Order: sequence, then structure tokens, then C-alpha cells
Amino acid sequence: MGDTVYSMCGMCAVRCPIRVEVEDGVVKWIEGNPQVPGIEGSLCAKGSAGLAFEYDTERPQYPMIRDGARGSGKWKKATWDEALDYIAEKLKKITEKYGAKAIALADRSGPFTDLTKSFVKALGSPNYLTHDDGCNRNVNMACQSVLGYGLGDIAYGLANAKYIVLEGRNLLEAIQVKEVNAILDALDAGAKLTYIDCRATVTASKANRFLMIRPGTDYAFNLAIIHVILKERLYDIDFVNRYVTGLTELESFVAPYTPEWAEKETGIPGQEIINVAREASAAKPNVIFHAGWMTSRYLDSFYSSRALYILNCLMGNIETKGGLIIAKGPKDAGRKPLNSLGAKIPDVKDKIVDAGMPDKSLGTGHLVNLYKAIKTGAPYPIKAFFAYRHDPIASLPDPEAQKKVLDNLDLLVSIDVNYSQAGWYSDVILPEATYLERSNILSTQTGPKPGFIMRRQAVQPRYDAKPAWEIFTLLAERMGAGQYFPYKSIEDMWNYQLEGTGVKIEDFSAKGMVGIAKDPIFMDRNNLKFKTPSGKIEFVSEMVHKAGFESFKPYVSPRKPEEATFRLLFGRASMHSHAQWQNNIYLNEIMPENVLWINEQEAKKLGIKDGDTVEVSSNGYSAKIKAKATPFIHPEAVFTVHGFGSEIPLKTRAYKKGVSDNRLQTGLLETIDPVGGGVAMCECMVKVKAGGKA
Ligand SMILES: Nc1nc2c(c(=O)[nH]1)N[C@H]1C(S)=C(S)[C@@H](COP(=O)(O)OP(=O)(O)OC[C@H]3O[C@@H](n4cnc5c(=O)[nH]c(N)nc54)[C@H](O)[C@@H]3O)O[C@H]1N2
Ligand SMILES: Nc1nc2c(c(=O)[nH]1)N[C@H]1C(S)=C(S)[C@@H](COP(=O)(O)OP(=O)(O)OC[C@H]3O[C@@H](n4cnc5c(=O)[nH]c(N)nc54)[C@H](O)[C@@H]3O)O[C@H]1N2
Ligand code: SF4
Ligand SMILES: [Mo]
Repeated sequence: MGDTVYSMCGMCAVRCPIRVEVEDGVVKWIEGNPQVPGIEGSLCAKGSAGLAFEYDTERPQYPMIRDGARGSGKWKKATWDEALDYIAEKLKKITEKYGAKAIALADRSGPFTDLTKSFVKALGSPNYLTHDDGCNRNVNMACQSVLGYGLGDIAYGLANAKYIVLEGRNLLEAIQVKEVNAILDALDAGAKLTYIDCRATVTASKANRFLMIRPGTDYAFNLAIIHVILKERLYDIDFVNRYVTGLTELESFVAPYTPEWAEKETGIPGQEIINVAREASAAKPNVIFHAGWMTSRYLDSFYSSRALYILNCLMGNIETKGGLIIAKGPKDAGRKPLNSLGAKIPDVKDKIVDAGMPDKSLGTGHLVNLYKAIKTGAPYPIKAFFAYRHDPIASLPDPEAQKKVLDNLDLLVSIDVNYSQAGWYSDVILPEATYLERSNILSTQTGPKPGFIMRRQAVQPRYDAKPAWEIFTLLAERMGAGQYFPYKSIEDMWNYQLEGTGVKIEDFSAKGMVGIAKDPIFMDRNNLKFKTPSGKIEFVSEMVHKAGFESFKPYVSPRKPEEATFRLLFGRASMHSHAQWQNNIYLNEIMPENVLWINEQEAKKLGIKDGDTVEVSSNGYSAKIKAKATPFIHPEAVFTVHGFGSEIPLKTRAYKKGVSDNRLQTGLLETIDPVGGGVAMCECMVKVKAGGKA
């Protein structure tokens, strides 16, 4: 057995704890960290394919500067000095002309953002953004409006739940290893699972009840469940009386939304809706209505997700082991938090670019609004854009429209471990050392038992790549902001972060993490405080009203697709992460291309048989894809796995394999849930016709 390094997986943004075995500087084995409860050695297929990624040659091997038109694929090899000098020179010119606020950086959010936020702050720009508009934006806003906490502050006590409702949350394929283990344990222990989706997924196959819902009608379903629970007084009356504001308003709002009414909208029998309401309530408080993750897809997803948070509160499940648990940090454990790298950097006076935009959804930092500013120059120009561990072109709708917008930039930089779509269109690609080749800044793990976690370098970089901490330090130095990044090594950063916490770098060697609470911390259920303006659970939300929106929005039926037209749904497969690993030699072998799920009756009408190649098109763009004709999808929808259809020739295994869902989402770049702000990608209607041979 070789050396063991405890670290964090990097094959998706979940970043599970791992144990890496290294022999003679080569990674031999990766597994889930056996010492971490809930993980105990487990790793998903993508995590295991980290080995194939590490030893792949088809990834950026040195800094590259564009040597032709944007997107032409013509590059010249550069040294780090050349590439960083090139970027710094452009940034200086931009800053002189437009001010530092013309520089923006978007990343994938998560545990290491203190570094990127601090870098942007050190340059003097307010424009740090995340991928959230394409992901959980509506859910996050819904959570804040009801509980005052963000999505990331709430954990689901799946392992201890007795009744679980998953609505568009394909938990067994859209994976987080800990959650998968937890729900399987709960099911083994007798918990009941109700699963609601427009198609039968792997999660559906494990459910006690699967309800196939008409696409985009979850809000109707949720309102009807609330209707039954209130009418039959099935809620936790003590909890609601004590903590909730707005119950009376909710009661009168849901009065017309009966199960019989919802049946017509959703296609789910009214009696099933009543059954779910009664069964869930019988299990309270150990019941979870999962409020969704990537539910940011429809025009009313904010309200739909808000209804799910309301349902959790009606179950009185907040801060119970089998319910929604508010995350605890170092302060809750009586400990000092990590020092922020940005603490000593002066605050930026300018406002983030979308702060004052008209007709704005809740919150700021919307990537969609950044695009608007890049396009129009209002409220002020954005001229430099860093995509760090994030691929906007592959993750927002309509790559072609995006490219036109991005053409207004003087500088587009991609810092990535792969050739991303944004990277391929950028001016400079900076290769980051892989998660196995680098250490990251320390991060705090919140939860009932908070702690600090470390991603630690296992092997030397195989190519001329650098870790993020070094890239941003070198850039800050070149931009005259070196005094804010006075670190010569990652250990310097760690030591600064750990100052005063009582924890030392050595403490991470044994497990890769350091717990800072002896026992799980739960708030006193008799004295809960919420972070809403009133300190209560707000069914009637002050935050929502202040922004000019309603707490309860009347249901609007989603439009029905026309003849031979379908709503394009998309999502995950267990062995792929977004558009990242289609070229991975192991994962490509398991799923080399995506297919189009289509209801078999609809397929028959169109003369399409299972396995036929069909043409799928939207707004002038069309592509060929293999059909999977199946009874297991709603007749109004077709479905495909996201992330395929790569246009990057250097990824030879993935190049032009399958179809890009984003490419079919033409014209949807600015189509958002007007309140939550998430991109309403499921507003995409596609035509399907029999298409002969590929
Ligand atoms: N049409 C459509 N659009 C979608 C989705 C969909 O299903 N369909 N899904 C949405 C969702 S839920 C999300 S979260 C977003 C995700 O979209 P993004 O936010 O872009 O996130 P990822 O796809 O996880 O990764 C983006 C980039 O990070 C790179 N990367 C991976 N590891 C590292 C690393 O260690 N260092 C660096 N520097 N780079 C790294 C990858 O190579 C990839 O190019 O897309 C959203 N957009
Ligand atoms: N393997 C893998 N796991 C991942 C990721 C990954 O890329 N790969 N990404 C991670 C990320 S960033 C995210 S955000 C999560 C996403 O986690 P999820 O949101 O659970 O996963 P998705 O596959 O995006 O979407 C779930 C389901 O929504 C269904 N759906 C579409 N429209 C509707 C509707 O109107 N009503 C209902 N009820 N269902 C509908 C789709 O059919 C799909 O099966 O997964 C995470 N885990
Ligand atoms: S879910 Fe899989 S790919 Fe994602 S971090 Fe965990 S092991 Fe890695
Ligand atoms: Mo996501």
C-alpha cells in the first residue's frame, strides 16, 4: 500500500471527502474517506473516474493565448509569465478606461470562494458572481423568503426521515454521495418515498409511490397538498402557532386549489394528492418535502419551491433529526471561524452591476444580468470576464447568443482543468492544477457537527498547471494588489486562516478534516429564531413584498406544446457531471452520447420507433439524436441528459457526440423566473420528427 492522502473529490461540485493512495508519485486508488460518517468509503462513478481524468492527455497542458478569431481554435502556447502579463496589461487598460468595476469574475460557488471573492475585492470590483442563475437560484430565494436562511444553511435529515417527498429531485442519479447513502439507509429502515417527476428515473424505481406529473405543474400539486393539510388540520398546530406568520392569508389563498382542481392541471389523481398529504402528516415531524435543487427551470419555480418550504414548516420539521436542520458553524460551537482572506481588503464602493437594474428579480449577482450589462454597457460597461471553475457557455441557454454578447468584452479568461466551451471562446486559458495535484484554501463544513476541511495535494502537476491560490496571488501582484495576498505558499494561507482557531495544519493529517463540536448541535425547539426580518417563519414574506412581489402568487397554467412539439426537459445521469466528463475515457465508455426520451404513444404517432434517429429542432436550430421511445415519460415532454454535443475538437472522444440541450434552448438567455431569477430553461419547446439514418 502506498501513501495515503485525505482530500476532497473534484469530479463534481459536491466535493466529497476522499482517501487517495499514492505510490511513487502516481495516484493508484481513490475511495470515499472511510473515516467520514455517511461516506464510509463510498464514491460515485465520476469520483472513481478521477484517475482517468488525471492521466488523460486531452486537457489543457500549459497556458494558451488566442492566436486567431475568438472560437477559431487557434492558440499559441505561453509561459505563465507571458499569459499573466498579457491578462494584467489588458486589465490595467480596462481599469484606466472604465474603472475596476468593469472586471467581473464568475465561479461555481461552494467552499473555496473566499479566494475568488477576495481577489475580485482586491482589484476593486464589486462584480463577483456565481453560476446560481442556472442552478438553484429560485430554491435559494424561496428558502430565504420563508426561513431567512439560504439553501446552503439547511440540511435534510434524510437518514432519520420516515416519509420523504422528492419532487423533481432525482436524488439517486443527481448524486451527492452522502445523501444517496442516507436515503437508502432510511428506506432500509422503513421510510416511505413518494417521487414526483415527468419521467420514471432510477429514484422512481426505489419509490413507494411514483406520480408522473405534467411538466411545469408542481406548483398546482403543492398548493393542493397545502389545501388538504390546512382543511383537515393535519399540520403541527403548536409549531405553526408559535413560529409562523401568515397562516390565515395562506388559508384563504389555497382555498380554491382543491385536489380535484389540481388533478386537471397535473394529471395526478386528486385522491393521490389527498393520500400524500395524509401519509406525510401522519409521519410528522419526521417528514421531508425536498424543496428541490435544480428547480430553477420554470417561470413559477420560486413559488413552487416556496410552497414546499411552507409544507415543511406545516409539518413542524424544522430542527428535527428527520426534517430540515439549520446548519451550524464555528460560532454555534463556541469556536472562532476561519479568518477571511478578504478581511483586510478595503470594501469596494461601487455597487454590483445589477444592484439598480429595473424590473429585477430578488437578490443581486445574477449572471443573466451580467450578460445584459456586457451587451448594453448599462448601468456601466463590463469589459473583462473571468470564468473560474465555471463554464457559462455550457451552462446558460443559447451559446450562439452568448458568444455575440461576449464579443463586447476586451478580455475573456477561462481558468479550468478542461477545455470548456467558454475556454474555447476565450482569449486566454489558464490550466489549473487538478484537484489531485493541488491544495485549496481551507473551508468550513457547516452542519449539526461543524468542522474545517482541507483539500490536500496528492501528486505533482503532470503538466504546466498551477493551483488557484497561486494564480490569483500572481495576478493580484501584477495588478498592484500584492499587499492583499502576501502569501508565498498554501501553508501561509492556511496558517493565516487558522489563526486563533486553536486548530493547526497538522491536525488535518489524520482525517482531512477537523471537527470542532463534540456532539451534534441542535437549537432549542422551544426557542427557535429565524433570520427573516420578523425572526419568524414568514409565510407572508417581508423580503418578497419589499422587492415589489406577492407572497402568494395565483397559479398560471403552463402552456401546452403544439402538435409534434414537446417541452424539452433535461437533467443528470449518474456518470456525468454537467458538460465536464463526456470526454473522460471511463465515463465516455459508459455513456458516450445522450438520447432523446419520448413517450412511446407520441413516438408512434410520429412514425418513430425506439432506437431510431430523429431530428429535434427549435427556433431554426436542428440536430439528430437517437430516440428512446418509452412509456416512462409524460406525453408533453421529451428528455435528454445535459452536457453533450461538445464543439471542441481537442476532446476527441466527446467531439460532436450527442446533442447540446443548451443549443436547443435558443432565445432563452434572458427568460427567467421573474421573482426568483433562475433561468426558465424548461420554457424550451422542440419539434421532433422521424429523421432517417444519422
Ligand atoms: N441546459 C442546461 N443548462 C444547465 C443545466 C442543465 O442541466 N441543462 N444544469 C445547470 C446546473 S444545475 C448547474 S450547477 C450549472 C453548472 O455549470 P457550471 O457552473 O459551469 O459548472 P460545472 O459544469 O460543474 O463546471 C464548469 C467548469 O468547471 C471546470 N472544472 C472542474 N473542476 C475544476 C477545477 O478543479 N478547477 C477549475 N479551475 N475548473 C474546474 C469544468 O471543466 C467545467 O468546464 O449548469 C446549469 N445549466
Ligand atoms: N451525476 C450527477 N450528479 C449531480 C450533478 C451532475 O452533474 N451529475 N450535478 C449536481 C447539481 S449542480 C445539481 S443542481 C443537482 C441537480 O439535482 P436534480 O435537480 O435532482 O437533478 P436533475 O437531473 O437536474 O433534475 C431532476 C429531474 O427533474 C425532472 N423534471 C423536469 N421537469 C419537471 C417538472 O416539471 N416537475 C417535476 N416534478 N420534475 C421535473 C427531470 O425529469 C429530472 O429527472 O445534481 C447534482 N448532482
Ligand atoms: S458526488 Fe461523486 S463526483 Fe461528486 S464529489 Fe462526490 S464522489 Fe466526487
Ligand atoms: Mo446545479
